[in-house]
Amino acid sequence: MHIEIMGVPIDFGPGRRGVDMGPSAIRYAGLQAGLEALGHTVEDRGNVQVPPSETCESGDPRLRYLDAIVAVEQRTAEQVASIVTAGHMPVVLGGDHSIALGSVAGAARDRTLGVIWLDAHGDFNTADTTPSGNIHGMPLAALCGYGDERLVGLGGSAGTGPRVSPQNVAVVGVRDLDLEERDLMREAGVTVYSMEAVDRYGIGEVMRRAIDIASRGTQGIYVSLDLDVLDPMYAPGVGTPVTGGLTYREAHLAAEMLAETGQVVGLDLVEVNPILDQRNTTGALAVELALSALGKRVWGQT
Ligand SMILES: [Mn+2]
Repeated sequence: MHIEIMGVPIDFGPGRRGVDMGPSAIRYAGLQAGLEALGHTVEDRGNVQVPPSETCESGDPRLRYLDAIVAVEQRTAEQVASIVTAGHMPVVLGGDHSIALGSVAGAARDRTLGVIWLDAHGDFNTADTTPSGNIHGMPLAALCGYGDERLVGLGGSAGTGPRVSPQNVAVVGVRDLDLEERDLMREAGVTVYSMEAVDRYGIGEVMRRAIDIASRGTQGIYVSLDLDVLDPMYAPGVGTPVTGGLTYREAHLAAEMLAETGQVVGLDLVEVNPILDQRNTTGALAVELALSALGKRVWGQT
């Protein structure tokens, strides 16, 4: 595979600064060398230009830093679209989860994609439901066509409606939803596999179902991995940790099953926060999971 790494060091959520250093932490943990060792051809495009949040106006309190985020994500979408059009695979390093506004929209510009969103949260708020005004809590809603038109319309061809169909979206590992956010997810028709579902059916069965949803009638699967889907025991360095998440092995099995599909067209690794991390544990884990999702095996299925 020909893989192109790019960083989006965006960090516009107050009170949780540090995820702008995520791309450095993940690169430092050996992403490119690890992927090359699997036999992939790997290029690193460097980082998308992101202004420091201190230099930007936060603006509307229900859509904080909207102007700055739209500008960054439009650039992200252009780059990801060109990578996918070249037949290459983007691996996009966050930054907070708002990067998916650009990455998924860019990848889905000229094709129908399913999305598997691995996350402790739903990221399905809008300006009307958000308790915080943080846009990193809104990207999946916007990709599904809900929310401010500047976010909904980001990164795609003009006037083409939602970037992804909610019927092809599966959210896995959720354990913290706002009430109105949950209502909107139900209304939209995205499928949610909470941690209760993982406990009840096992991660193998949950991923089998999620892959089925994301691949049905689509031309590929975009995987957006928020490291907070893991339990903070394994991933302490994330923007918004929530106890009760995936174990190390569950996360690897999820990644391995995605690789087996042969349908993954792009991968986000988001919300690594080196300030809160312990000796880059979470940056290294992001690399390990990326390698599993892109073909690394000790032995393979028997
Ligand atoms: Mn997220």
